[in-house]
Amino acid sequence: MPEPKMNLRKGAKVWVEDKSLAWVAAEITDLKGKQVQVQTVSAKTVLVLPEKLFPRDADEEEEHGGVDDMTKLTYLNEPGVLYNLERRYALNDIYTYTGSILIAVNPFTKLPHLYNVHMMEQYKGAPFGELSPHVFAVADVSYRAMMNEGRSQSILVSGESGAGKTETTKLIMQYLTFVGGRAAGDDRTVEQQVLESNPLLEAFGNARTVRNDNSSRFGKFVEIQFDANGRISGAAIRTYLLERSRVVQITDPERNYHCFYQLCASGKDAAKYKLAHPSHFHYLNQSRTYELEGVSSAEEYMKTRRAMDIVGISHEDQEAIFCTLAAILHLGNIEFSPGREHDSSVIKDQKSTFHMQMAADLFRCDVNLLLATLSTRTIQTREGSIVKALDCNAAVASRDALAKTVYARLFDWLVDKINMSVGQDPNSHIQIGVLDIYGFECFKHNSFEQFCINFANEKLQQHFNEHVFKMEQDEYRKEEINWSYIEFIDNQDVLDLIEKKPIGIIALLDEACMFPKSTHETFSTKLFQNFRGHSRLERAKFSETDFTVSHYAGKVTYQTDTFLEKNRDYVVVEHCNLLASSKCPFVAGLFPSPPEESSRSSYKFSSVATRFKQQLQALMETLNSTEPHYIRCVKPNSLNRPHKFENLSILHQLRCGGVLEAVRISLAGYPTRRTYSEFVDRFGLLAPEFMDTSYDEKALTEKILRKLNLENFQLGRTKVFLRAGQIGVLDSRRAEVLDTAAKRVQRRLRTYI
Ligand code: AD9
Ligand code: MG
Repeated sequence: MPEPKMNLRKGAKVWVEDKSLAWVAAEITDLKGKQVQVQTVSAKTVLVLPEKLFPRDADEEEEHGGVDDMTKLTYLNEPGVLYNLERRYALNDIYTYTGSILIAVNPFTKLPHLYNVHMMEQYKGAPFGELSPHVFAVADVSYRAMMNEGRSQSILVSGESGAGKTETTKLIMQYLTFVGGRAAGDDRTVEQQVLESNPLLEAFGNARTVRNDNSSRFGKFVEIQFDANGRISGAAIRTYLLERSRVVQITDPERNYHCFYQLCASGKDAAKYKLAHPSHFHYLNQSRTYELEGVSSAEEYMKTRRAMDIVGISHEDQEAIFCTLAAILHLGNIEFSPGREHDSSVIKDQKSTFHMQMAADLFRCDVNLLLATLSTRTIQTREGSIVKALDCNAAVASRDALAKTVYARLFDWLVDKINMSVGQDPNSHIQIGVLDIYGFECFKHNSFEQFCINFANEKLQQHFNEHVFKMEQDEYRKEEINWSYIEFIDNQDVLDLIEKKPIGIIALLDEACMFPKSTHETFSTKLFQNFRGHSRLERAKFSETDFTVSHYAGKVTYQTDTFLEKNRDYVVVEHCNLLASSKCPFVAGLFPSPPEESSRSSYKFSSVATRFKQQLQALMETLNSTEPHYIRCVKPNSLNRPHKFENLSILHQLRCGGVLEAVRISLAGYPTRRTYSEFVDRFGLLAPEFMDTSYDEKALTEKILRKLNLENFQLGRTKVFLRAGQIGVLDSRRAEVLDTAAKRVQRRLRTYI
């Protein structure tokens, strides 16, 4: 953020940087050459350079509740934004606006009074900004705009894991079904189905992670369609990049997808599929965490079943779905030991044989074919095909690949089914899309998944910047002021680096995936060759193959070792053939057309990154045709506890979520705007000589500003627009005037005494 000019004087209230708290309140006590001496609220004396200080409004401190919109802050700076959030959070005011963006700080405690029907009634049709900031207000403003302008809307919810995106998304959907729903009664109304799609997708797509007990492992865009009367008439769900590896690999204290634990706790159904406690299954017992605090898997199972009923999944299909899940668990328990022939493998023991038989029965396919599929691979040669045995490791890898493929297809089937069942309204021209997508990620180790996620965030950031910039311009235009010189920082260069053809990171990765001899080393070498000297890409310090991208939210170093393998969406032909031969129409239906035999030898592959890029492109096209609304969710602490506000991490999130960028864009223009009467009320005392002669507040405002030799401000139709730092000059002049006046009064008083 650019440094606003500060007027340095003794007694001025400031913010000073602090290692552990980011910013602390302080007051200037002395000016010492080039440095300034300040005293912090904790009575610490610090010497700092003036550039390290930010102005602070002492008046604001008196209003303990903070302001409900950051743009109302006298000093729109980083510490001011942070402090305002903190004060509000302490009072359970978890929502705050920054202009039209809603910031939601996760309370980590139930606040039922915030979300009941009475609240929804209140927000219905209330002018935006009139009531306290709320997610319902954003939903309502979207709904009104859609109805009044006949234009589709979108609500983009972002934030890091555990910040509250999914909960926020559900609240939005709850509100929209409230205003756009039909009379209650029937259980299977479209809106009920839309709502019930949430627990269903959560059962199959959410899991416990170290960050969140109910972490969504996929991105989701739900478009709710409305008819001309504003009633919900259909919905469409698009999902993005389900995390497949979780099906076969987890580490303590994470869990696999909820549905597996639900099924194991289902009593009769579990017994039917010869399931037992999760600790008996390899795909679940790699972690010792089986239960979630405050959650009963058996009850959740009933809820999932109920959601399936409401969404319209037949009992037959429900049976088949759980049967498939059980088959996956049995599959995971098949172990191998070395066979007699070199590099071959056989089923390890009786236990494994039992699980293999169970898996085959549940998949309703031939057990010998299953065995052959897992332990051998057919290779095409010019002379014909030969069968090659797989060693134990390869057989285990084949088993896991099969489990992942089946699960991923099952998940896609569910999404398709929901879409079919809820139905699309071909006559609907207006919709509200709600996006619940993973926020920017930067871990100690970042792999292909983080690369894709951060790519998505770059895309959304570009969209966000354009929007915020446009909103600013709209405001200036409305007020008829000149805005031509506001600069706008773009992240197009990072996007080009990632997605441009023929040379971008994705294109080079795809190229590497197409050549059988490529390795992650050759891929990285190519990358560094092509982007030598690129300002956004560099080789990581202690590695030959890791690369660092300077994203809008910070630098992220990616480890490339699994990039090629993860980018190859390659379904083994034998796996397809096996499941396509299933006597269960559901399972066979998941594998409709086995790939052609010949495709294997030509190393044709389908690229995960390219498909994701295309999905994002389609998403952006949809978003571009809508009016966007932004909600930034913030996770206040890493312990998921209420009433704990960790400054440094919150600032980082505000930066990643573009909130500070929005503030920056606003700072580049005219961050302070006041109506003429507000301005004259506060600063009229700076020019008492003009006060008697004119009642024209606009003219008075100009005279006051000219008297103080301020330039480049703009006089709009109803408001004055000030450049960054100008309010500071005005305020310190005001403080001086008040100070002199106070001294004069004191002197007078003394003479009287
Ligand atoms: V992830 O990227 O999918 O891992 P989300 O979706 O951002 O993440 P989620 O919505 O699942 O986070 O919220 C995490 C937890 O915070 C929830 O399970 C609730 O316990 C808690 N939460 C979030 N929002 C609210 C709220 N408005 N009121 C009360 C909340 N609790
Ligand atoms: Mg989520």
